[in-house]
Amino acid sequence: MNGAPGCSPGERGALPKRRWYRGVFATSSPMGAGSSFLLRKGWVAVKDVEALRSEALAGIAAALDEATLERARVEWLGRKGPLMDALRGIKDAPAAERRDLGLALNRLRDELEAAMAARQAELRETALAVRMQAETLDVTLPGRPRALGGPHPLQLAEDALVRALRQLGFRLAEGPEVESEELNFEALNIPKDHPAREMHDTFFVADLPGYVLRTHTSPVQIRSMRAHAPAPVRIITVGRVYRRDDDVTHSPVFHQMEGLAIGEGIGMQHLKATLYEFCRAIFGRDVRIRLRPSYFPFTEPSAEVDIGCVFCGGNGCRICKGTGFIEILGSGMVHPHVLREGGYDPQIQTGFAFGVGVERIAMLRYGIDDVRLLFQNDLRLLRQF
Ligand code: 2NL
Repeated sequence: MNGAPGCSPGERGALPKRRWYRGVFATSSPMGAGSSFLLRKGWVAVKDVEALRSEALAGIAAALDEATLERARVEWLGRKGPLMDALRGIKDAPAAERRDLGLALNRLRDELEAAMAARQAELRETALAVRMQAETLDVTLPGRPRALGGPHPLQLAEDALVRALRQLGFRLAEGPEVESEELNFEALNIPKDHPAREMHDTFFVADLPGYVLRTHTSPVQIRSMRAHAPAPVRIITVGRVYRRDDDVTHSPVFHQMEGLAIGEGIGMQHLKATLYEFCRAIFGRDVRIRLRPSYFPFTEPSAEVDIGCVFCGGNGCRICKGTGFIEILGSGMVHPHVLREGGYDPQIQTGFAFGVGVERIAMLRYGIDDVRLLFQNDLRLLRQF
């Protein structure tokens, strides 16, 4: 490095304060890559403006992001930068050179400012392009598969039961799960001292004396009878019922479906035909049925309905315990007391009723051998439906 450009040897000593700027020439510089130059605070010669220009332009071109460009602006165009220094130094330049130097420096400032603006626009454009590329939403990508649930086996069984009876002209009736003892018991001919009302069978509702969790769906049918009597009814009701049982074969909450038909001239023949068609719909058109005498407080006479074992064809197997028959439902002619409670006159109207355990149907239909499996929500079971 031999002296400073912009400072002719003869005038150097005339300036009291000296400050030198050090820079590094870029590859494109005519001075050669890597060679440093010095600018003296004070003034630069017109011939040195080109060196300053190529340096500054190289600095601007080298900025790869807006932050670096901003630093280049401060470096080259800032108040403490060489250009401002040179502009301030015009007054110290020899009179003959002042005009040309002023023109050259002002032109350089305009050019550098334009180059800055152009580079900034360029950088913004590139940054935007990069972002657009990165943030592209590919609408052709396949969506993420949604884990779809399906109906629970109990729901499937319930649907099959309801469908079968709808086809026979029954309508669905609904009612509350918290029910009065009057509708749950008395109206169904289950008096106060009946074993079914003992503490171990019934859930009572705290702070609501006289109310229980319904132990069967029958109270819904009493409600329907009272709503329609003396008109004939043909209804089914299905839903949760509660009993204080909890062991291998009993769950404290289970599901029941009941049917009820009341009208003039309804007899045991209608009960048998209805239940036969019902069993054919559920277990197949070749199913055989058998009625056995039984007892329920709300029916008289009462009958339990068995089907010929659909697993062994009646020869006897593990599922029918060698009997060739499987118990499916309980039924009977509606007890006169219950008819009266529902608003009918037993001398004029008669009816039949039946009840089915939904869990039992689900277990038979799907070959499930433990009732608790239906309440454990184990996906290994549920995924099979
Ligand atoms: C069973 C037996 C049965 C009924 C339910 C009923 C309802 C009214 C009047 C008369 Cl409102 N009876 N329901 C009748 C006989 C049997 O259920 O084993 N259920 C799982």
